[in-house]
Amino acid sequence: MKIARTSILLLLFVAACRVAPTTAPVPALGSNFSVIPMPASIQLDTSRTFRVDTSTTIYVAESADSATFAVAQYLRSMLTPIVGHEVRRGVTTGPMGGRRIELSLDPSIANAEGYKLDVTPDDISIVAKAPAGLFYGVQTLRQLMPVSVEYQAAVARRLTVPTGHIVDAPRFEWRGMQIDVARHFMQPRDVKKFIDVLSLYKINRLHLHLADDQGWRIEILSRPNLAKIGGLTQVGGGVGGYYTQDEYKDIVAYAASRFMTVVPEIDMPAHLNAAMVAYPELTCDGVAPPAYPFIGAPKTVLCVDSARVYPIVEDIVREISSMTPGPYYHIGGDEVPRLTKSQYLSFIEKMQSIVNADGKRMVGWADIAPANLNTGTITQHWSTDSVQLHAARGGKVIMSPGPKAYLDMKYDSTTILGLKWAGFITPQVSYDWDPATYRAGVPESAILGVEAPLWSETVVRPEDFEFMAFPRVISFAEIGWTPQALRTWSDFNNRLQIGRKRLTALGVNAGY
Ligand code: TNX
Repeated sequence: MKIARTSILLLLFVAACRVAPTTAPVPALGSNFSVIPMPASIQLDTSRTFRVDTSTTIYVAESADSATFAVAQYLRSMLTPIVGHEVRRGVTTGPMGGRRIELSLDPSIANAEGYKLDVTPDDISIVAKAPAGLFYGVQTLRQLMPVSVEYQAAVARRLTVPTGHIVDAPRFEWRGMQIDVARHFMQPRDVKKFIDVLSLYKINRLHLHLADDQGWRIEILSRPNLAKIGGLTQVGGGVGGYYTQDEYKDIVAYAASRFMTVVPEIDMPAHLNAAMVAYPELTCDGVAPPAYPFIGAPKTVLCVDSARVYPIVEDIVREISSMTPGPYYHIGGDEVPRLTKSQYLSFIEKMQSIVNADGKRMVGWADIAPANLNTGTITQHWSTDSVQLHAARGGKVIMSPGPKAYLDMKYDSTTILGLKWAGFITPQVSYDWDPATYRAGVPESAILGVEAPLWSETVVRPEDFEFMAFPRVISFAEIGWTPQALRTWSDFNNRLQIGRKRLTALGVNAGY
């Protein structure tokens, strides 16, 4: 009897849930979907739709390059098993029979990441200057579909797309997230999940903080102890881990398949304790310091005046650069104790020569701005640095201000994970600012883009990384992409509420 009553109550509860009206605010673009980041120009007619069905076929031009074909394949796998047909090559003007989705390149489109997306009841066309733009057009198309597009095994999915016209291009070329895999290691499969989810929001830089005091995370063949010994530690005393060169290359290639460039960082001359444990000759007294599996910094610093440290430094830069097809190498350069100003600045200038000699563009935390930097070098603003010096010399800046961008800051006083030195950061705080007016002396023209760093002193499991990153990193995706005049918190927040269902579908543990 008791059991029967419980099940009736349960049934009533389920029924009530089914018919319960949604209390979410009415979103700008319909109740079933939302597009983030907001496109530069979008017109939709939700009363007429394109329906993906078994006759839908994806077309590329006869002469399509392999990258275009790969984007079409990516779209096809997203729509499988509804779309069973192989991607077809061919001339696609005129009636084709069945509903078609066509991807094509048009060199007259101005922005290398821009695209046009047109949806009629009979066909969908994505046109871009380059395959990256096709990929972003596909991500917009994906977000115009109901969340069920994320559930391949769902039966009776009705994938409909509102008709309309979108012309889109990013505000900034650098739309990044940084993951600190040094304080706590992240397995390659979890990095790939991040890459997949971030690419939905058109993020195109993955900055990997590969070494810090607490651990070294990348195999260097000519200096094997960096990973073998330096990789043994992490914050809290657990065994860290490291990427073999093959694993790193695989992550880089996976990111590239999502049009994301990996930016490797080996922080120097401070934040290098794990390397000194492995190679004591990096210190001035030649004695290995104790391992440092704690939050904070041990005040050890590279012996910058000693000639014996540079062959090691050069091996590191060379091996990482040769495994990294992207143009950037991040030297860190932040929070340096003990060195005089001139020791520090001449070290940074030396690093610039080493990095440039390996064919890379140097990136560093904006502490490096007072050095004699060339204008190709990029400085990343985070705190009370003098980033404006680099803007004044015509150099480019990435905006990652701690009080807005630091994904390791707590959301509010109740957040268990995270630190709070830069303040609490709610999603609204992370969203509601304009990089172009944030710092005196750093105008829009000096800004390459934005990046949100996730330092990992307090995050351990992949779910913890997700908890701190989402949804705040999505603010950065929109700040980096959408024209400032089109951004308001209330509209973004409405779209985000619907976007949360997609995050859930993707198995992301959003924290707020
Ligand atoms: C400052 S930002 C750091 C990191 C810490 C972070 C913690 C920067 C360049 N240095 O080493 O992990 O704060 O929030």
